[in-house]
Amino acid sequence: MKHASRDILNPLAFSGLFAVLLAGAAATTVQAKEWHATAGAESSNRGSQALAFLPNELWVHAGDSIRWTFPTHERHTLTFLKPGQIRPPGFGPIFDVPVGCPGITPDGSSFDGSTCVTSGILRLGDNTKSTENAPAYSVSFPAAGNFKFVDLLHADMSGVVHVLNLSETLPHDQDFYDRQAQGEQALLLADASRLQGRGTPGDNGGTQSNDVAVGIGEVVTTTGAGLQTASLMRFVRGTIVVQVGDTVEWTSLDPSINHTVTFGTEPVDPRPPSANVQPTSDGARQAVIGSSADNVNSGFLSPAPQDRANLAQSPLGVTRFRVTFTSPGTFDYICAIHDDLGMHGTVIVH
Ligand SMILES: [Cu+2]
Repeated sequence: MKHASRDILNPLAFSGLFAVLLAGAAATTVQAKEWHATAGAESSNRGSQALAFLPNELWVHAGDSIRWTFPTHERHTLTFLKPGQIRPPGFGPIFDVPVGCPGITPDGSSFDGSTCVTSGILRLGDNTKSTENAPAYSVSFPAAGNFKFVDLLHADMSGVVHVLNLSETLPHDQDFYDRQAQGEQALLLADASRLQGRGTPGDNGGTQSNDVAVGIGEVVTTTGAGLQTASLMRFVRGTIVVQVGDTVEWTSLDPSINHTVTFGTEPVDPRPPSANVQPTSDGARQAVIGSSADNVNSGFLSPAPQDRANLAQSPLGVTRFRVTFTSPGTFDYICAIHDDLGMHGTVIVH
């Protein structure tokens, strides 16, 4: 490259350079900015999950984009439905194949409220420990407006982006959002691990019961920006010892998340109960296990969705599952949804 020092001494060349610098400065103020945010956080053992956009309220300029990183082993989507659009189910007839908008829109899609935008299901690979290669998904916002975003797999995980005109001043910078995300992540993960102390439903007065909690969760409301959820993806009392003839009762204590209790071969679709599972008169489900070769799946244990005015009352949830053990042995089981987060348990029958 030719050395330029002699040209800079030339007054004409100097003023020309100054003009270029000025133009550069002007261009910077209107240049589209890429913001950064995160979808989800987890503890190192994957048991505590922050089912949350971090942060979940951002202010950007028209033309800017936001890049969300997905650093957890739990599945998430980043989805902008059209205002008033019927929310699609997480999965279609084939489990684990997402429905989407319907369909998935490519990384870098733009959203102005007229067409739904959604990532696919993004997560760390089962054997991936580092978040360095976490998948990411970007959305750009060409027009001003206030837009809600959701995770199609988690009912209580949402956020808002406020897209302002260029003439307006943004209230926060990226450093602010980074600090906010870190603070929220720490609180939610601490909440999730603390939920373990909430114990099991029948575990009162210190008397040993045959009760096991199937995950424990807590929905947190954030001002103006929707919901975040702290979930402990564990069976609380993951190992339980009972006698032949005893019945163990599992109860989901998560207000937001589906879990299963699955013995034996994991079914392709864990949503429905297996044929050997019966409904009970009190709205729970039950089964009998006589051999460690038995395949028994509770089906989804799901909380009742929240009711909303002017919509049909939501149905009861099925949150309890009872199994009577008729022979001694060690019976291992999993949550078919969250086994890759380490959600498994054991019943030892004497
Ligand atoms: Cu689960």
